[in-house]
Amino acid sequence: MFESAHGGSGRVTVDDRRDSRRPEFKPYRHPAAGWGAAKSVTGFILRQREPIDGARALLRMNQENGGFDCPGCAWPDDPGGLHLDVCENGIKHVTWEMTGKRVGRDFFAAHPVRELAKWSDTDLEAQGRLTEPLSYDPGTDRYVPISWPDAFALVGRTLRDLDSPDRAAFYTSGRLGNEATFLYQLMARELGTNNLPDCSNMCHEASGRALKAAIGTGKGTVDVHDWERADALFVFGVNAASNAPRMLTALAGACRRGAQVVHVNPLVEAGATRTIIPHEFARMAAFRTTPTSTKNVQPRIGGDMALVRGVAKALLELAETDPNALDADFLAAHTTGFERYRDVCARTSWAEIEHQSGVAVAEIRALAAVYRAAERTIVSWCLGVTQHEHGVDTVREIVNLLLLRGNIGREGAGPSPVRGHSNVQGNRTCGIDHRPDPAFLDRLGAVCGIEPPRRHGLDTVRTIEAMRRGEVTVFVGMGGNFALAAPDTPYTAEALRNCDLTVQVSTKLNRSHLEHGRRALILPCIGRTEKDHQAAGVQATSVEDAMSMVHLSTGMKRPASPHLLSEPAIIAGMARAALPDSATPWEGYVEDYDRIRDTMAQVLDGFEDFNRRVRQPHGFRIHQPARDREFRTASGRAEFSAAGLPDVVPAPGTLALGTMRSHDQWNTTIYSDNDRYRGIRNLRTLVFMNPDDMRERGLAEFDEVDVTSVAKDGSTRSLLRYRAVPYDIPRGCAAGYMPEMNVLCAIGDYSAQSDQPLMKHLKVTVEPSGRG
Ligand SMILES: Nc1nc2c(c(=O)[nH]1)N[C@H]1C(S)=C(S)[C@@H](COP(=O)(O)OP(=O)(O)OC[C@H]3O[C@@H](n4cnc5c(=O)[nH]c(N)nc54)[C@H](O)[C@@H]3O)O[C@H]1N2
Ligand SMILES: Nc1nc2c(c(=O)[nH]1)N[C@H]1C(S)=C(S)[C@@H](COP(=O)(O)OP(=O)(O)OC[C@H]3O[C@@H](n4cnc5c(=O)[nH]c(N)nc54)[C@H](O)[C@@H]3O)O[C@H]1N2
Ligand SMILES: [Mo]
Repeated sequence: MFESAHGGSGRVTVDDRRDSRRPEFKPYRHPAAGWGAAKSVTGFILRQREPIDGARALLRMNQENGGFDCPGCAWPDDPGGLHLDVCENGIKHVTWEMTGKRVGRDFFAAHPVRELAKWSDTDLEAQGRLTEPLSYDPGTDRYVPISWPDAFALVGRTLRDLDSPDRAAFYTSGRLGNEATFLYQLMARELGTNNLPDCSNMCHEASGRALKAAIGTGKGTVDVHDWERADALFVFGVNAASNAPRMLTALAGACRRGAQVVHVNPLVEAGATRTIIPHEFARMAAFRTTPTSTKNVQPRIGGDMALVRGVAKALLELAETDPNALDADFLAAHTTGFERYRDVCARTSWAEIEHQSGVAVAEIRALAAVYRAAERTIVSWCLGVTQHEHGVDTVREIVNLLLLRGNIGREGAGPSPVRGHSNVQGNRTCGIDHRPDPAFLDRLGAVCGIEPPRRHGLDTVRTIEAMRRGEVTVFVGMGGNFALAAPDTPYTAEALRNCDLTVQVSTKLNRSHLEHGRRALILPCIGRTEKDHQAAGVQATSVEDAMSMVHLSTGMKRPASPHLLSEPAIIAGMARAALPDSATPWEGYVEDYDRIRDTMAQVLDGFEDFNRRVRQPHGFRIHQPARDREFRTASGRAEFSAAGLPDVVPAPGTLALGTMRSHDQWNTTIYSDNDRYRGIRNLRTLVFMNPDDMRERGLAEFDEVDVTSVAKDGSTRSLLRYRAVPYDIPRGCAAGYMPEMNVLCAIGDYSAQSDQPLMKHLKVTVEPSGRG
């Protein structure tokens, strides 16, 4: 059994900026955003020692012409022009990148890796921006400077020496711009592997697979105009106030025009009640709030599919007497599998639906009435739906519900997954996929003159397993923080340490640099806010938002150090060293990114005339056949699914635990130990529980508890001395913070449908500490 008190990484220094380290819990009763957010941002910018540049940068973000794309999330920019529609966390994220602090060679000379390994993750990142390439020296256990040519030569030599290209894996975090993404997958495929694990494997893989099967596209079909026209919005498993704050504006707007906004979440999050809209300064000054919901429904963790099935069943019952409850014309003309789905709904009993969803039948019928009354419905979702065993089935059930009333391919209606990283959708569009579409490979091969491999590659979980077994020996991380973001922290660390070479392309020091292979490189890159000078002048890169809009992002700040390279340049450097005889114009691509875009235009669907269209104001929307009711599925129609309901009810004595982000965090980057909207200060090692579940275990607020997960294979993992916090969450459910709780997620606990780790559904016991 693995035991850890700190989620795999110990905290050794105390941040003296905090007045008190005593944990506090005071339920938050204020609206989301507004002055609390403004105050928090000001403090944060000051701490980064970049007040002037920070403020100037914000005015250059998300502009119609020029400026850089906010790296904070993938929510679209306001198409009506700049409304200062930036959010607290976007600001923090940008300022985080623009910090005036630097971590240079003196720092690495002073601190061996075994010492840094004891530092907290917050302290590692707080050292500031990386300034030059570094190579691990086993003799002194330190990172030492290495020249770019020597670093590339080491990567090239190691890759060339492999007996199979499949011994290397190339990870992407969803920050990477489209042009770099295209070069990265081209390098992997020219080398001969589809081993392209990415953060999507832990994020929206389920959404992509479900939508592809149901409607023939891996993406949502709506845009922001549709959000403005919907008269019912259902939002499943999204903490909007923290993770997609610009969505609050859309939700508040919907409430104001009288639309129904239903949040489905085991927790009632701050963004699911009221907000102060950040750019409406007059209202902000007057503390005038706008509601962001008309209804909140709290299913049990994993209960969403049963809930949606219930809404569909209630709607089908209404249809027996109400001829307009269903869109019969749409069903007949555009769908297949309706009868089977109707039968499955009829056969699923109300008792089972109530038991599995944890929501009373009357409440489910009320949701069906909201859905029936709306002419135009959007269903939106994020990780609360995807990171489950049955994530694919749940997304398909959501599509089933939309199909019943023809809510797809028309204004104001459709599925709308909320993506995470700012360019995670663009990464997939531009070829990061371990299971690539054969037609894409055909075009890539023909246009780029390579023979792309056809066998599927490894995803995130399988890469970790293969590294651990010694089958994958080279790991390249293009951004991200693999060591902490991935499940089963100690197992993943061992897997990385088992590699011959690990290469991390990063902006800041993080845990993935310390859990390294026998040889290791840290290759520092310029960030999105910074000017990218190449032979043909300052370059822009393109990104795609969650609603398929592709637009250019141009950095404006001097790079953090003169020794940084852009991500395309780093990829090209590695590629040339690994493929000395390659006919691909790697150097030419880096001189002028227009040349990369010209090649992409020939390979990628919907990117015709890329260079011209991406320079239009707001860029362009990738054509999506499903938006016009052209469904590229096997049958040529939208396909209903008819899966059975999973059993998600926790066994007696156990709880279903979901891991999630705090308000003051960006994935593995922890800004502080506070979670303002959930009322928490100075505490991350906590578990939110239903007060009755606490009482049953004899627990009072902040009592120390040991949290033990039981994996599919029966193995157990524990986090010791966490604190129990009573919370409004259904019985049998618990929640706590990622990435610390990845210690509890066994490597084998991934979904058979999506291969996603079960990060929102760990089976745990919670006991008072010291009892075991
Ligand atoms: N500030 C900030 N913004 C971010 C990020 C960040 O870390 N910080 N991360 C980015 C990324 S990569 C992503 S993918 C997104 C993530 O955005 P979210 O999906 O909002 O991320 P989580 O914090 O994991 O929160 C999941 C939500 O799902 C709920 N939930 C848990 N289990 C269930 C369930 O079974 N059913 C339902 N219906 N809900 C459930 C939780 O209560 C919580 O509200 O945000 C992106 N934006
Ligand atoms: N338990 C649990 N685990 C989870 C999740 C969960 O909900 N629960 N969520 C999962 C999800 S949705 C995701 S998306 C993953 C996220 O996984 P990752 O994307 O791997 O992790 P991040 O924390 O976003 O990566 C942060 C690092 O990216 C680097 N970085 C920042 N900007 C740049 C840049 O411009 N270029 C480059 N090259 N590097 C940069 C910095 O060095 C920083 O330390 O985590 C997953 N892990
Ligand atoms: Mo994500």
